[in-house]
Amino acid sequence: METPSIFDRGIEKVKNVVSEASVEQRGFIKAIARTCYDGWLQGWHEGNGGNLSYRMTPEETSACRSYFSETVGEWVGLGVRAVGLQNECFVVTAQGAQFRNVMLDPASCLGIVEVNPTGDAYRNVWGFKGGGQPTSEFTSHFINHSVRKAVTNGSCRIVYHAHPTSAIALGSVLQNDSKKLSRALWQSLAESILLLPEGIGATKRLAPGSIELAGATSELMEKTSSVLWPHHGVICSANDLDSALGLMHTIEKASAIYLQAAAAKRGASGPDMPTDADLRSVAEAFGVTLEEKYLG
Ligand code: 2HA
Ligand code: ZN
Repeated sequence: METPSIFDRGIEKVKNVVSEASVEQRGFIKAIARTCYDGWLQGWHEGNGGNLSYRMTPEETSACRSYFSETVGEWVGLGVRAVGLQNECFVVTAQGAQFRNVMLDPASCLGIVEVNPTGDAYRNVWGFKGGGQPTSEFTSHFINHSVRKAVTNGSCRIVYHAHPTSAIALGSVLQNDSKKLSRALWQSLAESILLLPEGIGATKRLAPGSIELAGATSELMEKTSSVLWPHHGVICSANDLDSALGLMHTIEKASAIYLQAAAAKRGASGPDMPTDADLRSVAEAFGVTLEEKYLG
């Protein structure tokens, strides 16, 4: 191959700068960066902990397409086929990226991937500057998007994974049991009845980034937006960024309240918790129905 001239290299550099800036200025990229920083401020993203993905709208994809790299990455097989995600584009946090840095350098800490026409492979089309790649939990994000898109009639666009301290601790205290956890959240903070009437699911302890973890999570996500990964973190799904952050915040706050109340009551008869009848009446006031199998 002929060595590119200084002129060609100059043009290539300018194109890259334009492509970077043009996508970085989009509202959805700015909003993702802000959410990542908000999660960092909450203390949920130590090291490179946590990851986030956003399923772009067709309008956002067409507005950005002319800035996608001319030399797109190779197709990378996912080992799973996702229903309903063919040809979709996702913004994804990069493997090893720190949430506190996304706002400072979106083109390195984020990237855009495009799914192939059969829904079983992706390729990088923007970002991941410096040779990055999608988060190590991308398989989980991918299958969960597929499930949540189907059960929400296409409304769900966000999958967000964080390491919230109290939720992880609560999982440990309550044997990572979905029923005990759901009841503890509902009983501790009324907001969790409103945001999570279907309760929280919990997987077994499975290896981070594994296909087993992705599969177990997506099974639970058929029924709920939010799943606890024991001794690891929480993964939740929502229609938009504010709802995803709000959901994670509610789960974490309810967990903290439970743990604080239990600690304060140590030696006494345990926290004074609402009864099932109390929970049902809060749910009725909010106009939601609590998952029956977690009651009683
Ligand atoms: O390190 O949070 O689950 C990123 C993660 C893996
Ligand atoms: Zn994690």
